[in-house]
Amino acid sequence: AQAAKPLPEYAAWKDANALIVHTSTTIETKRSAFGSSVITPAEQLYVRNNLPTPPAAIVADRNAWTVSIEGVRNPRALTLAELKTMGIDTVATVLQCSGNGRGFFPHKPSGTPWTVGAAGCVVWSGVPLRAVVEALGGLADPSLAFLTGTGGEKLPDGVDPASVIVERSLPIKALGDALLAWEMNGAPLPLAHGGPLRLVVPGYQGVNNIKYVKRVAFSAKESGAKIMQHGYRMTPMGQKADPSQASVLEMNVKSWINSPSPDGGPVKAGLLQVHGVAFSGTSPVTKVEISVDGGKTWHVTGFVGPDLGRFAWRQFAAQVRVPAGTYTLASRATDAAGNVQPEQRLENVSGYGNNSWADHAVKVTVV
Ligand code: MSS
Repeated sequence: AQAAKPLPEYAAWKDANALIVHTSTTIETKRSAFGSSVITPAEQLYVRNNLPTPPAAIVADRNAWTVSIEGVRNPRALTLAELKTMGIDTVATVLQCSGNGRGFFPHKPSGTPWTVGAAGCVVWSGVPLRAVVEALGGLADPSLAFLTGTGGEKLPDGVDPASVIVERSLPIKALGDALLAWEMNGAPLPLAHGGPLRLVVPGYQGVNNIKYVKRVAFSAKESGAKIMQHGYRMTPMGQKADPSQASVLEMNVKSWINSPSPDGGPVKAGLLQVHGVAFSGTSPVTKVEISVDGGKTWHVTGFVGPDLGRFAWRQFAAQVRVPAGTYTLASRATDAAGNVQPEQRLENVSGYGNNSWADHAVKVTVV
């Protein structure tokens, strides 16, 4: 076995035992570390950076950070101090990388082979973006179709900025729930997760939640950045990424079992305590079923713990009596819109959006 890689400097405060360090910019939560509470502690939350993390200097004077707001009647740059006077809201969301579950794709897509741990459920506090837009006179034109967020990383010299900048455009309806957040889990937003300021878009795949956000623009067209035009597209197998393919936007309905964990070894016959998490995109999750026979039969199971709203995940728990043998445990979630977690993943070149219950099933040996 390879020696575990150390945590990179900007994430040195995290809990190394709970994490798998894939690279200095991709760090995954261990399935066995999720525990049985609803909130993912910052110390255990995954990290995914498309560019090197900005220097810690950007969180030295948080209130001085500025974000420019464009596409409103009175466009201007606002400091974080000003934003803090424009309204406050708190929302719990699942933050999940669109490539979570990529490790289960048999064609081994390029990119991090995450299994379940490029996800967490966290609480954000900040100002509703709607309130900021209203304070600046409203949208410049009511027909503007996109909300674009731009990351504040310093771009490498000598390359076309559009080829590396982290900039994502979302359908304007995302404005309804979007937040400019400066706190996560009750503490100032860590640099690793986008401090001093992050655009949080509840219900949307991780990549759309722009860290160290420098610019928010309302526009008629999508960003021309590569990460928007060619990156994060649901590219059919055998094809090249292109802007006509679906972009990675709202999350899909998904659940998985965290315990028993696939790497936990044999368990004792008798009562087996099963628990996991279930969520969807913008529709609340309404039902979870579990199976102990690889999906032949299903039993509705109960949610436990607090309901933190439609963007958070729900914990589920069940006790099943199991004699010695081998079992394939699976969970299957349904949301209020009637979407049911499918058995099969949707094959795509980059391995995005894997919500297959079969891929997330856990084999256990009971002795
Ligand atoms: N932002 C920025 N600015 N930059 C980068 O790189 N990334 C993405 C998001 N945002 C970025 C951003 C991704 S891609 C993800 S997932 C997320 O973020 C993560 O988060 P955290 O906090 O966990 O690290 Mo995939 O879809």
